[in-house]
Amino acid sequence: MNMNTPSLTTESFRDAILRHLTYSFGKDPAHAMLEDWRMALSYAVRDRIVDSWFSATRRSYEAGAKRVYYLSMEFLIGRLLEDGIVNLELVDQAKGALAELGQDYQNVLADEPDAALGNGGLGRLAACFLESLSTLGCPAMGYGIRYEHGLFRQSFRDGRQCEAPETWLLQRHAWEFERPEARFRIGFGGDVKITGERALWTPDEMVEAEAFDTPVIGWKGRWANTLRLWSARAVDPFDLDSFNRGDFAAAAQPEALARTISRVLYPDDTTEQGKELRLKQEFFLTAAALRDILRRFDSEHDDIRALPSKVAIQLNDTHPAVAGPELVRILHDERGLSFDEAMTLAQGTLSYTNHTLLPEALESWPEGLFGKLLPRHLQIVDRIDAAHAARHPSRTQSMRADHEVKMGNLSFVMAHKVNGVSALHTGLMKTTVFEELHGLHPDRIVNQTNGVTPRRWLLACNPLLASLINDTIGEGWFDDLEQLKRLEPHVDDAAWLDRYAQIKRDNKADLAQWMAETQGVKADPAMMFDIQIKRIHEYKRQHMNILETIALWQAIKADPDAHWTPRLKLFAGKAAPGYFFAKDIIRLINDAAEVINADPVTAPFLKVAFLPNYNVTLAERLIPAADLSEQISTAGKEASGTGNMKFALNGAPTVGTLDGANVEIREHVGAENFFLFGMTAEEVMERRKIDGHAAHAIAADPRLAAALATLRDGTFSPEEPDRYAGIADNLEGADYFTVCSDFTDYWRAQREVDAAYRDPKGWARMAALNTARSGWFSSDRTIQGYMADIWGAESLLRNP
Ligand code: 26V
Repeated sequence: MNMNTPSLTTESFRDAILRHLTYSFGKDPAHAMLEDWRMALSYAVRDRIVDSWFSATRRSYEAGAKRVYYLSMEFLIGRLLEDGIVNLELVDQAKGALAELGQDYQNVLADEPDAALGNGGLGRLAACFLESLSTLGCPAMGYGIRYEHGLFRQSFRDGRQCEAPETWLLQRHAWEFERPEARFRIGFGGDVKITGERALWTPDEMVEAEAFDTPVIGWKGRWANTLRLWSARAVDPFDLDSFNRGDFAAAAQPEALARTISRVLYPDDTTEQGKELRLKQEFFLTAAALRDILRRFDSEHDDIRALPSKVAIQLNDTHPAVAGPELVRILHDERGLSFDEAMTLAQGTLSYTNHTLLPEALESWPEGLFGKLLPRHLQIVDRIDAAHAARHPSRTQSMRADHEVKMGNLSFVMAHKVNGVSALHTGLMKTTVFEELHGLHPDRIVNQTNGVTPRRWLLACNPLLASLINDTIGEGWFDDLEQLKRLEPHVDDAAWLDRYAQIKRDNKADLAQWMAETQGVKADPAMMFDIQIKRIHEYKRQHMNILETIALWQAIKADPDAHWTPRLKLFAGKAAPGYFFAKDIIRLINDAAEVINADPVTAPFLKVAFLPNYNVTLAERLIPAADLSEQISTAGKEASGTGNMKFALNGAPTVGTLDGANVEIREHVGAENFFLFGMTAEEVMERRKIDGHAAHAIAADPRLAAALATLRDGTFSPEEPDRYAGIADNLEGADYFTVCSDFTDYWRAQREVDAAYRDPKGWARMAALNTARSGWFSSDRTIQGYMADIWGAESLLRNP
């Protein structure tokens, strides 16, 4: 609790809610709607947050400390009300106050829109990082875009994914403060006049970036940082000449055009498409953030050469990579530093995180497009590239090849540190995409294995487990997650283990009830809850999971009296709207679920469901109820994964490959508490070279052959038998993601899971050890790593 803020009683909290209901929202309690109650509660919580926020801001200025700026096109923050209540330790007061007011706590929380300003892992990681930065008292700010529409809403029609716009701003929420005074003009296009050493860029299109600030509260409200999101608007919102001519549509055009920049989040995180609007978004975010950062720097310091010692700017993937040339442009063209000095200062300030090695997701911009929108920046990129080439004459990896700008190479050269997000991924960066640059700059690449915030992903989402942990080891784990280790001795205490297992059963019963009431899915909590939730992508291999499900269905049908372990296979996740193969996988899972769930012979043992509209809120509901975590990507393809950590922490052992952070999870929880299968990254690369590797695997495994046959004979699509021929062709042909080659071992691992699950005590012990040994995967640990190895930043809390 903030030292200046008296602690709250239920009564004073109730009064605060009533005061806001009356005076902030003008509602009489007798006529208040759910949203009014939610807003009044939010404002009561927000008052506390603002107190911490101001004191943190004051302390940052007073200390003159180095600040961290996290630039990201995505912040997948989800709901914030419960997060605020939990971090301020106001759960009991909030529940009590609402009860006195005749309102149900959960009901009020559930009314909040889920802010889905991100696609998946990269955006959720940014949100966890902000929370940890505040928990650790590191002076920091997140910069992003205030998209009017976040990630689309997903529904199914005849099993097929349908997309509808997400309109989170239609409902009110309490968390952002509009900052009309923080506005910058951002230019595009135009031309460049060179005069001697300098250049003058005169853009021919201008939009205004306006800031909206959201305070991000850390554990116990000891510190709060800011998430600043930029919204685009027209410099001259209204064209009066057109209006006077009677052309009202044309009069409103400038505003409509400018606003498109922050209108919608790009929903495709799988293939880079080189769209002009996307590049505009990237420059819009980056330029506005840099102007804001330099304005703040100038207000505190008078020598720009101090920039790297006072400012650390982290680029979340290459999306804000234009920060390199833009910072050089400002320092050189506008502030008169030499080009070399501008380069050196920029490099000392910037660092870059890589989140994917998939070639199709690596950003590169056609030089025509880049030069049209950012003519001066293209010249600067060329000069950066030439300078780097001159210093390293043997170099072949340019940031300017194939008439494109290669954003990965640009980011690498402009950063003093480049990091991967798991040990395996960082190693692969050194031997694949950045091999040559790593050779030239051997100290630049470092690893920072991802983490997740335990406040949201255990304390808030799994209150039953949190309270067992508190009873057992006290509350120190909230901001020192490694203390979970102290649970270890208790896993051999039968009574304690019973309580642990009972909590999982309770969470499963809750989920089952919710699914029955709201999703029309009836599930027996006695079944094993086997869950795969993440974006739909071939490399994540949801199709391997459904093939194994089909094979299991066939095996049960063939021998219904054998000793089967009942399973519920749950899926959730969105496919990029233009990724047709991924959409076919969704449809296949839905079609297969319909047939399998209708089979009375297998019904006691197998049930399949695909829950629509996966988002942060749904994840918070599913993860505490999971028995088994599916982390089955083709080795070498998943940079880290963070869902894998959330499952382990909440007591769901993993069935998984040696990919991303799975490797480190297995090391921490112990090989005997992890169901490993599949080829290693090296083996995958070797296997791909073997002609007909998929055919060999199919020939060797009749189960796989029989499951694949159902994709061709219309078992799941009798009205259109060749609906899944495309998937079958892919798997039987090139099978780039080695589904067939890994299938047999996946089946074996799953039967091992079945056997282990039949021993409830053994299973509970394994689950509990997963919880006890997952403490290292806290994003607090990750952020401490960035602070020490990359940013040189320090905490301003005495006892963080
Ligand atoms: C890529 C692209 C490509 C260009 C168009 C728009 C767009 C938007 C997002 C992305 C992000 C792809 C990278 C990503 O999300 N990587 C994930 O990062 C997680 C956090 O580090 C990590 O756990 C996942 O393994 C990794 O897939």
